[in-house]
Amino acid sequence: MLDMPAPAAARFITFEGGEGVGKSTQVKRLIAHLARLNIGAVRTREPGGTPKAEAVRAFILQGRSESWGPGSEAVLFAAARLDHVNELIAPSLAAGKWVISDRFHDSTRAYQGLTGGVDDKLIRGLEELALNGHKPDLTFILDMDPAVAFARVNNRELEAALQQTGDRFEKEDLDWHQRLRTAFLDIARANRDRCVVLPANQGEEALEQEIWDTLTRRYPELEVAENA
Ligand code: T5A
Repeated sequence: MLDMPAPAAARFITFEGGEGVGKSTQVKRLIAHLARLNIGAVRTREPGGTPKAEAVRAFILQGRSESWGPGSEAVLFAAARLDHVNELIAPSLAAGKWVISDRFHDSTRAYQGLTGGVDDKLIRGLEELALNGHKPDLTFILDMDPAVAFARVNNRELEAALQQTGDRFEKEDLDWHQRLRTAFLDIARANRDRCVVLPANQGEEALEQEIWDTLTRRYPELEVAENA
């Protein structure tokens, strides 16, 4: 019998961090890398990922929930997440596909909890309810100075997009975003087994390579698949 490489078991990977640090860019690059190895992967995002969760995304990011306060917004994010987990994430993992999500539960903890002041007990309760046992296997926290990240975001056609979506959180001031950065680093420190912090202020390809190196160290079957 031929020695076949073991298939790479399905993993749930999330990307987190502040605005414009390059999460979406790296999610796309990782999906493409996995596809080159014939590893099926689903690209998704939060808030969103399913039709119902996308409806919640539009409601929040258009600023329609702003007057409700961060506690109610945390509940809305969790409601969207519950649908996302039950309708997309859990079935995809069960079908053997990797799931790569642009943001997940750490965003609620960082934005609404640590930066927005929502009580930790509520955040934990919502996590338990919405994750339904589906904690990410690995979370990349892309870290950089928000002032530099903002300059990046302003370089693209975001102005036009913002006018349409009125993105709820991108308009907070720089000091708020500095606190958000600290919040993500605190989450990483408290979850060392799951979270890996990577410096995001480097070229796209170099960052992609750091992400891939981290993955192959953690999941050696990926290296086997690459060399097959
Ligand atoms: N939110 C979300 C909560 O408050 N609570 C929650 O529970 C959840 C889930 C989501 C908003 O909702 C909040 C957080 C957010 O405010 P979003 O549109 O998904 O809104 O916002 P972001 O996740 O911040 O998305 P962005 O598109 O703004 O940032 P990304 O994805 O980090 O960055 P990306 O990849 O789009 O890149 C930004 C720009 O930089 C360039 C890209 O080409 C692009 O122009 N770039 C680089 N430039 C130089 N070097 C690199 N390495 C680069 N990588 C990318």
